[in-house]
Amino acid sequence: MLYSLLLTLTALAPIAMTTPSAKVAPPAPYGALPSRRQLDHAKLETYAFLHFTTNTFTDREWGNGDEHETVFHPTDFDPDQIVLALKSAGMKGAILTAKHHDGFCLWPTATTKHNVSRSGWMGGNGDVVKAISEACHRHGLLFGVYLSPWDRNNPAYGKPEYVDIYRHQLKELMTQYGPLFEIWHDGANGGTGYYGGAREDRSIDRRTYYGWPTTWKMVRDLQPGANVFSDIGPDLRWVGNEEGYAGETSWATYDPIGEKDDQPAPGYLKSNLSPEGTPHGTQWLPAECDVSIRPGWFWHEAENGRVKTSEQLFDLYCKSVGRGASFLLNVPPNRKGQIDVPDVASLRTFGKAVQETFRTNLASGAKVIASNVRGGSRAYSGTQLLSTQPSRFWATDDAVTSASAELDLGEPKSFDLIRVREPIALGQRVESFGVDALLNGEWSEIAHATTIGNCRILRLDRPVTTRKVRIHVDKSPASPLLYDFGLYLQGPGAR
Ligand code: FUL
Repeated sequence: MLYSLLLTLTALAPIAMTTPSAKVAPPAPYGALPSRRQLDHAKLETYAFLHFTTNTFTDREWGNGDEHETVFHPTDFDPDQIVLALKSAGMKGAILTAKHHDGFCLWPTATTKHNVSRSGWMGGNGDVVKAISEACHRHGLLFGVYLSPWDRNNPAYGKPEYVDIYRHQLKELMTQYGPLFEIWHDGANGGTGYYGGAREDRSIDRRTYYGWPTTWKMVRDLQPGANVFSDIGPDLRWVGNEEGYAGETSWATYDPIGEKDDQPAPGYLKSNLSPEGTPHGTQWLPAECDVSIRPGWFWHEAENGRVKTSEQLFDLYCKSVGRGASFLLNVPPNRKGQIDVPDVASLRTFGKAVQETFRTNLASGAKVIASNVRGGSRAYSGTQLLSTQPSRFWATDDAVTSASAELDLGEPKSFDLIRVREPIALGQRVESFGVDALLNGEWSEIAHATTIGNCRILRLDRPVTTRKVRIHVDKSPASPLLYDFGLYLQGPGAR
């Protein structure tokens, strides 16, 4: 009797020892921190690219700039069908190629005649940017634009006047279509083109020509909530590949370096450093992983049989979102102006796979005992590891930078995926951690990784069945902060 009372008291001890939160100072922020707009963006996880222009009709990836406007003629354009297909995959926004390298503008711009109003489509009254932005807003998705700096149609490309034209185009997009969640500047710059008939090779100085700081200042003034993407930010960085995955080690902090160890610029950097970022770097510049659901960025009939499967998309989701980055999946509309049948099917199955997988956290309700709790306070107790709110997390004392927390699930549970997050508003910290399971009375490590950041997903080769699990942080420069720990069993369509 006395023995069992002692056991109960011991089990209760960590809870009994906790004190109300008010007395314990919160952990100080660590290192580079995200802005409000970056924090908002980090919640989106998955969103779409829509590559759609004359290339869709000419079967090309890069138009030369000499395509006649009438080439663009979707036969059954349906912006709702497009946006609903994206929504079925759980996507939170869409970024449309308002202008690709060929220079054809999908909105009736005042800056060039090379635009949709001269295509004859919809009697010259069509505006793809308007239609897609409105469909996004109707169905609860955010809207963003891709505006290619390289313009193979414009006669002024390469001269200072073109930079004014580009800024004017951006201004039209920023003032006529409501709030933009993201503005995408591509790094492909200069080369051969039509250039108003000159048909020549034009190269520019990628470091200086576009005057990016001035353009980005304009974006801040006109669209303060928009995240600006380029190879080097200022809000989101290119991940350094177009395959859709971030580094196994992935820092949201990044200090890009120019090709000659000098000042970097879009299209001018050592991009081999981009997948991992800079450990404890000085700028918060999280990676965005862009990839197409098909081999090409634009729709090609010949690629209808090569659409990525739900399992492939889920794998990329785990290697982008699950490595603290975001997942920008391109889904190109076809010549009808709709998402094609195989793409719709993959998107829907992928969306269900994510939903099913994360529906039930098998760790929820677990009893958690942590090796250290900040100030012994209930506000930072091991139980906060299961919180789903970034404002509530498990934290250790400042002097404790490696720690563990043990979870008793109450009964054996089977899982094959682990997820955990750091509250990034306080910076990214953890450099090494692992998860153990109690198997046949012994602790064995079932997963090990380096960084966590906004979200870390660890997939196991096969399901593990256990009643007790332990997470251990081995290396962190400051007290580790963790929340949203979860154990999941992957649903149909995930693997
Ligand atoms: C690249 C472009 O050249 C491709 O056509 C595509 O738009 C991709 C997202 O970015 O750099």
